[in-house]
Amino acid sequence: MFRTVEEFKDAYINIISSTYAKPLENCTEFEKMENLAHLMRTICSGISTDTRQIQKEKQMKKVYYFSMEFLMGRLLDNCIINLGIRDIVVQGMAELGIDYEKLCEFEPDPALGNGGLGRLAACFLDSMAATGMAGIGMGLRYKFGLFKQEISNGYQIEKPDSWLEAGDPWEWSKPGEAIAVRFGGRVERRYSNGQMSFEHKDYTVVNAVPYDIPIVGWNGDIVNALHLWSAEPAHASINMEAFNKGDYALALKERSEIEAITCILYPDDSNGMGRKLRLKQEYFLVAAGIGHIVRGYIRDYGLDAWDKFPDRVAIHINDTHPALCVPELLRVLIDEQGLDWDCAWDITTRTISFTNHTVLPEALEKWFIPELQPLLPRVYMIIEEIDRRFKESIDKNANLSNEILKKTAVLWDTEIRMANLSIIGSHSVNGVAALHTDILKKDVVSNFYTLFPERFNNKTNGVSQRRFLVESNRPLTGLITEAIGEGWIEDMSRLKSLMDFRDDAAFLERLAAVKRQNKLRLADYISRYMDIDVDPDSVFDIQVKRFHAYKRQLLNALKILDLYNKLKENPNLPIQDTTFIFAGKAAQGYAYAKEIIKFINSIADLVNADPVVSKRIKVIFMENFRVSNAQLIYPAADISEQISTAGKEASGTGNMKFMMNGAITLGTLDGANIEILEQVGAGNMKIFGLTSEDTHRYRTFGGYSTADILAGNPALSRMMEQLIDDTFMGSGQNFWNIFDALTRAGDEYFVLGDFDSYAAAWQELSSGYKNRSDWNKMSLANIANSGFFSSDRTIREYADQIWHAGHH
Ligand code: NBG
Repeated sequence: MFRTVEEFKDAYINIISSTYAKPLENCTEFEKMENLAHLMRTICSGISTDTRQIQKEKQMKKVYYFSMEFLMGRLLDNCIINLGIRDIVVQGMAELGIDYEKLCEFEPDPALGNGGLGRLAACFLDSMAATGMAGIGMGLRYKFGLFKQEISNGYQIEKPDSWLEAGDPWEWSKPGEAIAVRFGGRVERRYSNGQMSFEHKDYTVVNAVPYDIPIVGWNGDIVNALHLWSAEPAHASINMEAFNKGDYALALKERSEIEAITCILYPDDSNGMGRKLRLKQEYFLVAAGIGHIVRGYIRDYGLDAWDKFPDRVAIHINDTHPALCVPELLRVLIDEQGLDWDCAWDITTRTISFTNHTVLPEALEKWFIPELQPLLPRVYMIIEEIDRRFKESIDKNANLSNEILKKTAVLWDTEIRMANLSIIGSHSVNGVAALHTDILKKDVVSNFYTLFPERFNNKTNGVSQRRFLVESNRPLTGLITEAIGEGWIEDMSRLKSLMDFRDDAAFLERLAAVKRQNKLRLADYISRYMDIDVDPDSVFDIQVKRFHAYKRQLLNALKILDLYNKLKENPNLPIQDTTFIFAGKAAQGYAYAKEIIKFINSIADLVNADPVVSKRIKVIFMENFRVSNAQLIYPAADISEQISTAGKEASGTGNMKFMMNGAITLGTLDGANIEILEQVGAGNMKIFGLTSEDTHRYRTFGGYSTADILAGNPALSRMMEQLIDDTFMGSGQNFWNIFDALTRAGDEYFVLGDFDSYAAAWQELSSGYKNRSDWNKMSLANIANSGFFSSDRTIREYADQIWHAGHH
């Protein structure tokens, strides 16, 4: 690696001329960025070779993190920061006449994930590298990531995200390491020497080709990998006869069917889905990943060391999407390595662990037997056997009723339940925040908790401070480092010593100046892309996340409509001037969530066009929420809206990103908000609304009446009217579906029930902004107490308590 600016410039120029055969000044901006990425990739490769050697010498346990989503975001700045050479690079580029930060914006932002689950996987890879673990990601190389969201006339429009169009400068393609994945066909049973064996015949082979992305640890001391698998034809699959006749569609049919497997990321977030291609994707990831692991294991340890497999390898399944790891590992051990069932079962369950990320029943994956069986005939036989043995073990226990069997079986009626398969086939099951794990134990999978209490544990989520603080908020990083030294980046618990500055007026002023700088940066972005001016001295009140009814963007929207109504009557209403910012995508097929997006944009039209009201409040919907604009948004927030219906948000991770950047949380007692409260204290955050016990009680025993709530509440009743009268017709439609959901269909997410307490909490919190020195103290307390939410802490807990893997 280079130690000086001169060395860096030489390396950069060398690689330019050898790759592009033209001088720097003739390169496009994209090529200049690509070149810098190639240079970094070369450095990473060197470190990666050393890393593997060291990990081998130390016989470190390898942890494979299987996830259908990795929402990595841009890698260039992140890589350069982690390598510890940012100053050199910025300076060198400046001397070459290139603005480094502008150049970074030419990098595509790969959106190979939907939301929290995928971004968590990306933070975990970062933390595994930073804590010195041998942690490897297994994912899919989708040609098209999550759709690009455009807002047209207030409506969400989905456009394809062809992020690979100009090539991905980070990936190393490894066709020589491809794995053959089999679909379809039939299974023949054979008896020989009193042993039954199975042969899979007449299947179709799809080649899984790995593309490796480097994952750089802090200070560049280690580089791990993310393997993204791509589906490619196993042979020259062109029908020449059809081609010669000019029928190109037919000629390429087989090829396109194969390529379809990794063509597109399913754009669903916590919603049910049941599509055959998705099942193919899931098995493709699992078979490629397990094939790769087993091949590497045999290379390192030979063919007779299976009993040690669980000591050397951990396989983690991120939600149920890779649950087929259970039958696939069994299949490989039994059919290919000749182990007996009991031995293979013992190895499999000791190797695999599982995280659940949601309590929403519609998101608990199920496949129909007629869907899965023909596609994966041998895997299905193994699932049947798992189910048979499990049922048998339950039957032995006379105290357990049929009811329990019905809830815990893998196969029931025509269904295959992936959560049950994951729990039965693994040694550890965890939720992602304390409350969520509790709800799993007491409610969602309580029967399993009774059967296997020792398997259940909690691992509260975390986020990478290197991405969401060091990279996203350089001014704050500088201020913290100046105050307490650099050690906090590796050990976030040290942030606590920032509390020493609680009464240091000059420090608090500087903290406020940092926030203002970040608000100006966001205001500038909004003015550039949306042509709306926002006041950086107003409170920035922000809700950014996927759109879902339970996340209750609607509650926030109604609060703003209520403010609009009140400001129309009294423009001098004693509230703090506020800019309300939203961003987030709704799943393509989720009509209700899309209607809420339209509703927010319609309120924005009303508010922003009103000459009087718009002087006090503004509403901004930023389109196409993704990692890169998120990095501008979190640092600029004063208030972080975390207002899900209690009991529904498994954890949330945006809440942590906001907190680290000094925003004050306005939230319900849900997910990790509860632990934020524990860390920061009630004086530094604002809690409102029904608790998860309350909502559970209403759901179980009834007693929640929207008619009663509306009867005593003229402000709310008026807004219900406005949903369906002509208030919003200027923007093109009114909102009957929302009206119905709230007033006639029982208000499933308790929007009306929480409204008054929410509006009052907002009023109380935001009016605190008047006293800036107290506000700055609250902000400081949030930063200082956010150390617990580093994904380094989370990953160390996984390593110690689940994977039993080494780290520092
Ligand atoms: C999401 C939850 C979030 C949680 C992330 C990461 C799914 C299925 N679940 O609350 O909704 O923070 O997972 O754990 O996407």
